[in-house]
Amino acid sequence: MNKLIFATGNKGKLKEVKEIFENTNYEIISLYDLGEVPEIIEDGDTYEANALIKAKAIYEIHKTPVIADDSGLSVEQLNGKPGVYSARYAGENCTYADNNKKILDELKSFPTPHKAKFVCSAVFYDGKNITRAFGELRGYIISEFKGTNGFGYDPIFVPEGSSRTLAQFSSEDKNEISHRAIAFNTLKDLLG
Ligand code: ITT
Repeated sequence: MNKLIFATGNKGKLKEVKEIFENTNYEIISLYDLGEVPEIIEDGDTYEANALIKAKAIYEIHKTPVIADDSGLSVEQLNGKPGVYSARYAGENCTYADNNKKILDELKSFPTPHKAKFVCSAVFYDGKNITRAFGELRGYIISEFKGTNGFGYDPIFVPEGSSRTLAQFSSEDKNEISHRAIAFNTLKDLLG
């Protein structure tokens, strides 16, 4: 088995990515398994830059190949916001519910449908080589919270062609279509 550290503190991402790498030659090690989830300053301008910042920071600590992702939600009527600021949109130490409420408040004055997309930039880094992959999932923001699965903006996001929010999908079903699944399945194929 090839060990891959997944450089995330987000347990929702961890569950999804562990499932994506099930039954492969890769064993996903989490920062929780390693006993330390360091605070990493994500000050890049792009998803890809931030994903690389995380991967390199964790590689420097453990000297073991790392995967990381930076991801977010982009809402068309909000000019692409919250974008790279998705994690802390409602401020430092905000909850997912705070972020969701802020989006719903901001969208109140706009007509429906509220088009949006999730994007994910995934990277692999082993101290020498960088491999990159990207995924996106298009859909709509609805005006209320629905469902309890997943994390982040899942309760207010309905994928195109679906009548349920992502928080009403099982993690297996979310992994059939999500931005993160597309990015990490591509990365997995590129790594061979
Ligand atoms: P790490 O940096 O430790 O991986 P994070 O939660 O801070 O965890 P990001 O910086 O990539 O991750 O921010 C992504 C945010 O975008 C995340 O906190 C959610 O609010 C949102 N997001 C990303 N993917 C999502 C998904 O699949 N479903 C719902 N929200 C998502």
